[in-house]
Amino acid sequence: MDIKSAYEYAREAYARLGVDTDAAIKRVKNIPISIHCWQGDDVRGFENPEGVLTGGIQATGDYPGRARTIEQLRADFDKAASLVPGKKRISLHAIYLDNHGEKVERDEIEYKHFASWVKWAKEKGYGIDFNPTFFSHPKSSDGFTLSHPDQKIRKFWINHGIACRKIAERIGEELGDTVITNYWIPDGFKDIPVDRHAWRERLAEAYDEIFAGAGDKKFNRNAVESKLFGIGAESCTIGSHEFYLGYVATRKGILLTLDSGHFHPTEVISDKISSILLFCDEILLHVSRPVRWDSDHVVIFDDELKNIALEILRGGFEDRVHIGLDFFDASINRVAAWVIGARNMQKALLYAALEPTEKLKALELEGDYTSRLALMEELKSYPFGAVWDWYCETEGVPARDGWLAEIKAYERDVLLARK
Ligand code: RNT
Ligand code: ZN
Repeated sequence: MDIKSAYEYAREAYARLGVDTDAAIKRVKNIPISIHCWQGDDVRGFENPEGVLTGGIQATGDYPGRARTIEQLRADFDKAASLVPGKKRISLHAIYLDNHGEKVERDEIEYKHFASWVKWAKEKGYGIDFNPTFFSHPKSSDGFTLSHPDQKIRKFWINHGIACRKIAERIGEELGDTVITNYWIPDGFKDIPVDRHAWRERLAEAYDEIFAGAGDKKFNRNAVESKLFGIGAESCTIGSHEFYLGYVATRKGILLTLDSGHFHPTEVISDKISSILLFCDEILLHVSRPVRWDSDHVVIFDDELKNIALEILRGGFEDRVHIGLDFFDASINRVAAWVIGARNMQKALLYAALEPTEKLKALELEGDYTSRLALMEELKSYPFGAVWDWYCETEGVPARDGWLAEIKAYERDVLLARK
C-alpha cells in the first residue's frame, strides 16, 4: 500500500476517536526543535583545535568523519536537517565562534564572531539559540567557574556570560526572532564539601550580575540548567535543581532548563513540566537519554520521550516549553545521530498530537480509570506510523528508513574523505 492510501486508512481510524490527523500534523510542524550543533564534532568547537572536552561531560567513540571546520559542520548540519521534518533551529555554543584562526578570549567574544552563523542561518531558514561555554578552558580546570572563590576567575566567567548574553541579544535582533540562551556551568566537588552554602551564594550573585541589564525579551531569553552530578563532581553540584528552581522562581523572566539526564535515574522530567509551569513562565528542555548515568545517548522513541511530548501538548504548552536536544555520540555516524534524535523528537510530538486528550481527561474526571487505561493502551497500536510517513512525505523528507541511504552516500562521498 502506498503512503497516501495508508494515511487515509489511518485518518479514518483516528477520526473515529475524534482525532483530526491533518490538524495534528499542522500543529506539530509549527513546533521548532532546537538542534544542538555539538553533536557534529563531539563538543570540540573552533576556539582551540587542540582543545580537550572538560567539565565532566564526555563524547565517547571514534567514528570517522568528524567535522573539523565551520564549513564542514554547517554542511553536516544541513544534511541532517534536510532529513528531518518540521521547523529547525540550531543551538550554538560560544566555542563555535568564527574566529578566522585568531585566538579570542572568552570574555572578549563579540557578535562579529557569530555574524557568519547568522548569515548562514538566515539563508537556510534556521532559528538560532545560544550557550556560553563554561568548560574546556584553563580557567575552569579546577572545576569551578561562576562560583569560584577567586574573584578574578569568577569575574572572568561573569564577563563571558555577559558577552554571550549580548551576542545572543544581537543575534535575535538580526534574525527578528527570540534566541534562547542556556547557561550551564560544571561547578562541583569530587569529594564532600563543607560550605555548600557559600559556593551557591556566590553563584546566585554571579548570575545576578550576568542578567542585570538584560535586553529585550523579544530578542533573547536566558535559561539556567541544573544538574545532579558530573564526572569528577560526584559529591556536590553547585547548580543543583533546587538552586535553579529557587533562582528562577525569584528572578523574573529567567527560564529553567530541564535536561533529561540531570536527575536521579528513576526521576523523569516529563513529570516536572506541569508543576514548574504553574510558577514559571517558560522552560527550556534539553532532551537527552541517560543510560545508567548522564551519558547523553542519542534520543530514541521511548516512553519518556513520548511522555515529554504528551505533557507539552496536553497542556497546550508549546509556546512556553522550548524544545532543545542535547546528546553527543561519537561511536556512530554523527550526522545520522542528529537525524535519528531529531526525527524521534518530531515523531514523539506527532504521537502526542494524535492523542484524544479531551476524551481521556473527561474519563479521568469521571473517575473511569478503567477506560482511561484501556484507551491509552489501545492507542499504542493505532496506525501512527502511517501518519508519520505522510507527515514526512508532505514535508519533503524521506519516509521511514529512506534517509539512511542518503547518509551512507554522504559518509562515503564526504565524511570518509576528511582527514
Ligand atoms: C552538561 C549539560 C550541557 C551540555 C552542553 C554541551 O551536562 O547537559 O547542556 O551538554 O552545554
Ligand atoms: Zn544539557
